[in-house]
Amino acid sequence: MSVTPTPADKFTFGLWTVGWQAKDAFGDATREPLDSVRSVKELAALGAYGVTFHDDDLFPFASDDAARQGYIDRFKKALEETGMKVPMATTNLFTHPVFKDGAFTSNDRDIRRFALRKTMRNIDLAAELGAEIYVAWGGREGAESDAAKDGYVALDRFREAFNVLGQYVTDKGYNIKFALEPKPNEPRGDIFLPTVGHALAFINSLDRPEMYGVNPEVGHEQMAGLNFVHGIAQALWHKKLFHIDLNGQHGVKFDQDLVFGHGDLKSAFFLVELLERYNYSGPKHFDYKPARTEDDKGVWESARANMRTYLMLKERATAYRNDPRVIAAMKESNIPELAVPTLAAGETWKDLAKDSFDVDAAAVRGYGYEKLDQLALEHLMGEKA
Ligand SMILES: [Mn+2]
Repeated sequence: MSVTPTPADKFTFGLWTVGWQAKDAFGDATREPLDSVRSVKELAALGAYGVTFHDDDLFPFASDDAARQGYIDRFKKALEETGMKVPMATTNLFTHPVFKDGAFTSNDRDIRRFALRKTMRNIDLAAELGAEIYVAWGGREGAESDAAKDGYVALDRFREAFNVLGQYVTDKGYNIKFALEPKPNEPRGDIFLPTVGHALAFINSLDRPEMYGVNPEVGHEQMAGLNFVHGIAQALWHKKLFHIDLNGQHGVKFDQDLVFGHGDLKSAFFLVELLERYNYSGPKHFDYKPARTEDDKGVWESARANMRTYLMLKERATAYRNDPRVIAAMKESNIPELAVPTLAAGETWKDLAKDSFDVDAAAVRGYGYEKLDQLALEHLMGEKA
C-alpha cells in the first residue's frame, strides 16, 4: 500500500485550513493571505480530491455582485484546470460582528432572517459547484450566560431555520443534504447541539430528517472529553455520518485543530479502522489549522501530513484486522459473539428462564483485552510479528 495520496482516496481540505493566517486570540497573523486559486493548485499537486469553502473564504463579506462573480469565476477555472471537486460547502455565520449573538438562534429576528438569506445564497453556489453536502456549524449559536438566552426557545428557532433550508433545497430541486457539526464551546462559552448525540436527537425533530446528518470533528468531541470513535460508531449506526472533519486534539482544552493523528494517535488508529471497516465512502475532510509557527512551506508540509497519516493508519489498521494473532485474540475475547443476537430467532423473554448458567464461572473469566490492545499498539508502531 502506498502512502502517497491520490484523488481516489477522497481527501478534501477547507480553504480556511491551509488559508488560516494564524491570527489567534493573543496574536496577529503570522502568514500572508492565501489565494484560493493557489490553494486549489497546491492541494491538487499533493494528491487531494477536492476543496470546501465558506462563502466568505471565497469572496469578502461585503463584495458586490460583480466582485463576487469575479472571485467565483477564477475559482471555477482553477477547479477545471486541476480536476479538483467541491463535495461540500458551508456558510460563515460567525466572523462578522452582526453574528456576535448567533445567526439562526440570535435573539434579533432580523439577524436570523439575514442569516437564512446568506445561507440560501451560498447553497445556490454550492449546488452550482456540484456539492452534495452542506455543512452547518453553529459557531456562535450559544451563549456565555444562561441569563442571555432561552435554551428551549433557541432550539425552536434552530429547528425552524433547518426546516426553512430543507424546504429551500427541496423547492430548488438541489441534490444536497445537510450535515450538522457539533461543538461544545469556542467561540461561545457554550454552543447549542454540543455533541454528536445532541445533534442526532435534534435531527429527529426536523420536518425532513432524512435530509440531515452529522459532520463530527475529532477535536470537537475530544474537547468535551468524549470518545470520538464511539461517536462515529453511533453516527454510522444511525446512517447519519454524512461527512467527517479529521484533525487532532490533546484532550479537554481549547480547540487545537492539529494535523490528523498529531493529537490522540491511538484514537485516530481505531477511527480509521472503523471508517474503513464500515466502508465510509464520503470525503475524508481535514479541518485543521497549520500551526502558527509555520511559514508557507510548513503549511503544505502539514497538508501532506494529514493525508499521509490517514493512509499509514489505514495500512496499519488493515494489517491489524488481518493478523491471525489478532483474529485468534479476538475470538479468545469473545468479540465475534457480540454480533450474535442475545435472543435466538423465535425466542422471547420467556425462554430466558430456561437457561442454566454458572454465574461464578462466568464471573472469573478473563477477557484478554490487554493482549489485543497491545497487538493494536504494536501494529500502530510498526512492530513486526
Ligand atoms: Mn476545530
